[in-house]
Amino acid sequence: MSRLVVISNRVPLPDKSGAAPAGGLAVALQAALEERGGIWMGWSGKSTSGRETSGIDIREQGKITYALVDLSRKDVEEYYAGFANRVLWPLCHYRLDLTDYARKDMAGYFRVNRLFAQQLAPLIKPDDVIWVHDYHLIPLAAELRQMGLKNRIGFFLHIPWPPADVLFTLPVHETIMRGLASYDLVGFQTRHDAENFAGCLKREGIGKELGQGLFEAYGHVFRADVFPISIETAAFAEAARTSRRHALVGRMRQSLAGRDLIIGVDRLDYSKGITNRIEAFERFIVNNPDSRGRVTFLQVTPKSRSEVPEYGDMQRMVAELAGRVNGALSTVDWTPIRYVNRSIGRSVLAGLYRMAQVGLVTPLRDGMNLVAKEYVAAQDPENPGVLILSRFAGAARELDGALLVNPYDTDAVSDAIARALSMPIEARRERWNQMMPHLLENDVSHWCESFLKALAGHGETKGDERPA
Ligand code: GDG
Repeated sequence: MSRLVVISNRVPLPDKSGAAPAGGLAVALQAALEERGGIWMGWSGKSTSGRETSGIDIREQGKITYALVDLSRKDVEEYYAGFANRVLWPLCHYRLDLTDYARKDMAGYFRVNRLFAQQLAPLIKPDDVIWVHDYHLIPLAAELRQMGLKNRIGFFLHIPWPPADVLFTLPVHETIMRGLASYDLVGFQTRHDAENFAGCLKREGIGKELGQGLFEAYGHVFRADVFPISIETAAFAEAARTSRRHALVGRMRQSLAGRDLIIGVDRLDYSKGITNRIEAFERFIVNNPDSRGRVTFLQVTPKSRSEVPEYGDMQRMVAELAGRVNGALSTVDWTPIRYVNRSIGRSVLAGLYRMAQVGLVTPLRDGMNLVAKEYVAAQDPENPGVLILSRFAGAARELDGALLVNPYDTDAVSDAIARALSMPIEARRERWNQMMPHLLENDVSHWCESFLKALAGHGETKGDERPA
């Protein structure tokens, strides 16, 4: 079996005991790396004070080599906070109003990708299989090819891919498309994203579809296909089942005093629709006076990307809105919204999902959304809660037992909350049973194996989504 080389913006380092950090992706990729031996390379997260980038820090742990690259402050500003998170992220989430096409950031993005290629190339053996992750590193394969590497190189995009009319606003869209065409396999979360990509290739005659998922562009034949990411379903369900032993989970239950719980969990990001969701919850309380004093909405939102200005604005907006709604609706013995603006431990989170009658997952646009899958996995099979899910999350293509909503439609989300809270137990069980077996079968290990099999050239050309 060939060695595996994974490259992502950040590297989730194991702790001293060698255990992978919490989170399905890290666990699945680390298991694949343990099995085959290999390298995980990425930015160390540190920025050096000078303008010059410093070297690479190599750490061996078992069969895995971690290669950590330091970046200069200028690199971080232009590549990470600039082009990746103020151009590609908003663009891929259909937010042209938030994209900021600064030429120096674009140059920084390509420069850092070249630097990664230069640091990586000497570590690569001829039959290594290389797997590049996400929008930070699209040009990496083209750089490696220019240096003469002939290895199989795959790319997986964790976020949505936009339609041609959106992509073509990007001044360097040709270079980005050429970058993707340099891989042997390009993986998307949903069929919809893969179709948008095919549309971008065809629109200006950049490339053509050869059938069976194969494309030709810039003189290179490659495959583009669908690999919906998932979670460690069985392990997460077990963590939720045994979560009672956490004192915090017990205290939370006690503090609810019999009220229903609605839960939302998202990194603080404008793509997640947090303000729309708070407004929909407010509408629900106003439209359903009986619910006053009887429902609590817990929104868990760790801070994220604070160095990017739009995220600072978002931080203020969410805090102000939650404060305004609480001020308007609270009574002396009831606070409708509990807003937690920091991270909660993973096993406590599993317990909170299980306690909640409703999982409210309403992003305005999302590649997949793992919170939706975690909420389903955490439920008590005898008395499961109801998932309310945005139709614009990739997960909506698979989770057909959810109440699907348009997150921009405040009244519709408010109605869905009312419907979820009054849903009879038989209907809740039926909906949950529609989703859980699919999640157990299509977990994150399955995702990892299918991608690697396809990259080795043995996979079948088909999306794993369920038929509509
Ligand atoms: C990108 C794409 C795609 C959140 N708060 C806490 C916490 N979390 C965990 C959740 C979940 C993860 O973070 C978030 O995953 P998502 O999938 O929802 O979103 P992104 O971070 O935007 O991820 C997305 C994903 O990549 C994978 O391909 O699904 O579409 O945008 O696991 O549980 N975890 C803990 N405490 C928190 O407070 N422990």
